[in-house]
Amino acid sequence: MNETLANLLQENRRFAPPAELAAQANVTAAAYDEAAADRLAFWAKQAERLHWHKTWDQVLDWSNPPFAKWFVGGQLNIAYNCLDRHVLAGNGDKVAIHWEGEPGDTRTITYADLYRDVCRAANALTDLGVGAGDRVAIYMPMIPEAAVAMLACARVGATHSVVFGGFSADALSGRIQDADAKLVITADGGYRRGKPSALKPTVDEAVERCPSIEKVLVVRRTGEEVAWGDKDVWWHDAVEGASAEHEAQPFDAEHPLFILYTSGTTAKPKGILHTTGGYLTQASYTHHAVFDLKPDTDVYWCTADIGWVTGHSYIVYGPLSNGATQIMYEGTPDTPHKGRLWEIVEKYGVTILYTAPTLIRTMMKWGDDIPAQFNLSSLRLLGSVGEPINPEAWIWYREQIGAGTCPVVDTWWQTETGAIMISPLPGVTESKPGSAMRPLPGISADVVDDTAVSVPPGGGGYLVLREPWPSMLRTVWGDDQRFLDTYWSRFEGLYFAGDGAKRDEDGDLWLLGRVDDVMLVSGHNISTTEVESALVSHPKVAEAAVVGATDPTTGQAIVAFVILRGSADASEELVAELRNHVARTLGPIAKPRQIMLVAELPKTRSGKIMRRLLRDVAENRSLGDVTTLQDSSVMDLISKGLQAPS
Ligand code: 6R9
Repeated sequence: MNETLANLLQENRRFAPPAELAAQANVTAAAYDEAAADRLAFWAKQAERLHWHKTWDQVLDWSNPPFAKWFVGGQLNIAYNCLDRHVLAGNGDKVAIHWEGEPGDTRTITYADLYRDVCRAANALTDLGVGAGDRVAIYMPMIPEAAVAMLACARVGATHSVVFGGFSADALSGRIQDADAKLVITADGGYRRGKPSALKPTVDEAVERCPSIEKVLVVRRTGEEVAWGDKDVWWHDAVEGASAEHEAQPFDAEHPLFILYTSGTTAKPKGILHTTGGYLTQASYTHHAVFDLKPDTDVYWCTADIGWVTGHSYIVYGPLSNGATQIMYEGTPDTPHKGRLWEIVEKYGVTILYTAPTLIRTMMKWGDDIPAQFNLSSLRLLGSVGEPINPEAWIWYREQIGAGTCPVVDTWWQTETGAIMISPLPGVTESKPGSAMRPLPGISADVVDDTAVSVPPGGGGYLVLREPWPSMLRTVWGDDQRFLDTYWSRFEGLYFAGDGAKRDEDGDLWLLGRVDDVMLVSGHNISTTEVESALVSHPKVAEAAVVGATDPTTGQAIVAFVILRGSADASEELVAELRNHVARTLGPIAKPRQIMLVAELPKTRSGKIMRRLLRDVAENRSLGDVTTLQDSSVMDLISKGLQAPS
């Protein structure tokens, strides 16, 4: 790309923090000044929110960049921080997890319960020969044992690699082999879309190809019949019979905590490595700061799956280190009905909700009348993560879910960053719909042009991080060179995030999606996100995905795939109206050549739109690799729709 991203969209709405929230906010504007004055002292202060068995000698060792060491010489135990210290402080009876199974079964788990379960599981891991430095694969449904398994690994110093329960045997075995894991923790299955969905057969198939696996520890969840081999051990035999006494040993701040694989478009997944002290410091601090968590009164709910980094940092480590009471839900949002999430919010009085734009846009598509049937008045703060949130989806979220009063925090971060990097602070920031606003205190993000020069207000370019941060990835597991090549070679001395961004006239940041998704139309760089946001700002549109398709006259032409809101009817007039609407909103250069009305969009299993596949459709190519696609029938539907005369 030889030109920076265009800067098309204007958004003038502003939302100040509610006065009451601002008056009692966990973090005030002073945090920015403090961090600006002395970044390392700021992070050292946040690290002091944790319990250290031994304090550190040096906050940051950056003598061999980009290989960082944080809190050098310090020692801690992550599980101790998430459990023991709350129980020791007299909060054992406090609910840690309100778990809701998809079929409607529930469990209420206090901190004392979770502490006991994790101690037992830690003893069971030791009995199975798993100890500090070993790798454990976790392939689980969204049941409390998934969190117990992660914490038990952390407690004994084993490095976990959680693999999303929807991935195939190929994906699972590839990840097990790459990490050379000794143990897999899984379940017979979980419930999805109203029925049991088996996991154990996939594990059996994967383990056949993984000689490193010595044992498979299996939780009974669905009770369905499973094949049983020599390596298999029931969780209820190994864990429930184990001693509930377990003393947490301290580990070095740089001890490897987890590996989490991110799938690139075609290349082999990268095992992103996170370590202990810096990771927990930033996961814990950002959860406290961005969600303004009041552990005694809030009921927090992050709807992510623990198979993604959001589940690691904002279901397990951030919330539990802060002593939160949270919801964990096993199933899909439309089982048994499309109001399931709102029913859960009402039932438990959820105060803080953290979810993804894909879910918000799905809810928009299903219609406003669904959330309107539930009492959502307990909510006081809403968060978004995973993709750029279109301004109109942001507004819908605030209005229809947040009663027009809840602040919305749009949080930008990545598996690689480990924790939130760019976000409003709910008690401080006057936010703008669709903008992640400013780097958090202690974080230095910037937008640069092709030559690594910082762009002025109004400019666009590449998002970079200028200084190391505590929860940064330490390397790509087993492949330092790939770590250097992927993140540190595009711009000398800067971390390249792979996302496009613009800085507005006030200096606030707008994330524009992956740089691979930028279109070049008649010599202008146009971001897919901005055209999608223009489409979603039309009252009849719920969701849109935009790609650049090769075009003989303009180089690339804009092709849009649009899902209408529940009540809207498809017609040629509507398509013409939508094309004109984009031209009016962004300028004639951004007018789509073609708009396809579709029923679904291809998404990754974590809910991100796969524009690459739509580009294949728009350019009449056969489809590339679809293995990370959530629902492969979607592409058939879209290809059929293309032949229809819309
Ligand atoms: C946490 C997570 C990372 C990529 C990232 C970016 C996109 C995430 C975003 C966002 C715009 C936000 N992304 N949050 N884009 N605004 N608030 O999603 O991690 O799965 O590794 O994805 O997601 O493109 O680079 P991960």
